[in-house]
Amino acid sequence: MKIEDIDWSVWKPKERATLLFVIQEERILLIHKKRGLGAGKINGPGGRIEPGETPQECAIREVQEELCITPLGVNQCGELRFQFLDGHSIHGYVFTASNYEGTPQETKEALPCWSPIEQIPYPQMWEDDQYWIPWMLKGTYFDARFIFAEDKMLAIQMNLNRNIP
Ligand code: 8DG
Repeated sequence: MKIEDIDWSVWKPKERATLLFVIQEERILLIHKKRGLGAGKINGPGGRIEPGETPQECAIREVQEELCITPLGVNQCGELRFQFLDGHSIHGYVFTASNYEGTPQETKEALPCWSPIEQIPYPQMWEDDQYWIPWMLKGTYFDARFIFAEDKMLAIQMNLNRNIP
């Protein structure tokens, strides 16, 4: 399967999911993911979009469930499309938040951990994250497409807009 052979305009994801990153001055709020897809990795909080929910509603709910905080100043900053060789596919919606209410707490799903923005632990994260997180930090809207075999990234295509719409 070649990435340029996929017609992304008609591509239909099997699953839709969100990610949300609270970013404040020099720090970013990450989690050690304890269960589900990507367990053991460091990521942003997030999860699957439920029927009837908008991506932003899902992103906020997942942060509340996983970290017991409510994100504030939420903005969509990009999109991720994953095609897996086994036929699975995920459309991811990525959000940032500038603030939050409450205190991040450990839950069954996640252990919160602040990282300095200059020291994001990419080796412990999904392989694709190093390619789009820098654009998120710059405020450039990204529309990224990937082919994965399990958790190995095989191909990447990045589309960038200068400003977040
Ligand atoms: P839930 O809906 O039951 O709360 O959660 P779940 O069943 O555990 O769903 P999930 O596994 O948390 O959903 C997958 C999460 O992983 C979702 O937030 C999107 C995220 N994710 C991928 N691929 C990648 C990736 O390549 N990079 C990053 N940073 N996150 C990814 O599915």
